[in-house]
Amino acid sequence: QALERHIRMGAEQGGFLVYYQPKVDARDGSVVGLEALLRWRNDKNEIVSPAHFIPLAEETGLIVPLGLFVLRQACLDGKRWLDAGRRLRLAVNVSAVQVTESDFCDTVRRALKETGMPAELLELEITEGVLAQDVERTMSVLAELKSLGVSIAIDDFGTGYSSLSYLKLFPLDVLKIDQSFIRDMLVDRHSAAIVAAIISMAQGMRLRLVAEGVEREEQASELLKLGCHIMQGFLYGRPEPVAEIDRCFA
Ligand code: G
Ligand code: G
Ligand code: MN
Ligand code: NA
Repeated sequence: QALERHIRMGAEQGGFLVYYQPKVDARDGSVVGLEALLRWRNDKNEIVSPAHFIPLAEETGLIVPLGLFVLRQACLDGKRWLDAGRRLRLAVNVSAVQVTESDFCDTVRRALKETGMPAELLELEITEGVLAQDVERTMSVLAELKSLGVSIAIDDFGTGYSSLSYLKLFPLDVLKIDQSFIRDMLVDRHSAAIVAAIISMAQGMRLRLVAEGVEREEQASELLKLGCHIMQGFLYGRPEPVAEIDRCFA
């Protein structure tokens, strides 16, 4: 309850902020996109990872206003960068609870309209938890989102259950290879084989690919050889406050 009260207060007092982590095309080193990652600055001025408060925010429904905050902020920043001549794809994490809300598509449509962010530059990252809900309903929500022009990425791909049947069922655009496979791919044959299989499957299905958690040059060069060229990870940049990103772009 204390944490819930703190989160509510944080939401009222502007204690939440959005960090951004770059996605880089390793073929030429260019930044092609950014993932928006929520942070909470608590009353001790510490930056708290969402891993510590998202589950509670989902239970209490606070994830809905928090998710809207992140979505709007990412659209505002994406439009600002676009106006400055940087055409970047902005990725926003979306919780299953948000997708279940009856007006989620309207919320996304409104955020795009009110900020002027082009739909084709917005990517929504969902986890298998979203796809595991009511299939009919999720399918119609995803179809409506796609008709707006936004793309759908599946986050942490390869870690949940039934991923392959989800790929067949749902209209997805992007697979984000889970960081656990990238972390182990140089030392463990099984992880390397899984990464290679995910890449060739995505190519066959004409899905875009992002490798998550790339920390070493050797991982990047192996991924490039296998045909995955968009990378996200500490090798290319950590999640940073927006002022820091602006400084890099200046
Ligand atoms: O940024 P970090 O690695 O600390 O994030 C921890 C977890 O929180 C990740 O699984 C990430 O996907 C999730 N997360 C970060 N920002 C958001 C957000 O805005 N909404 C939701 N639903 N999850 C987020
Ligand atoms: O679940 P999701 O993929 O949205 O979570 C992204 C999280 O992964 C971010 O909170 C970020 O801090 C973390 N992350 C991003 N790049 C790396 C990396 O190279 N190594 C590790 N260990 N974590 C990373
Ligand atoms: Mn993500
Ligand atoms: Na992930």
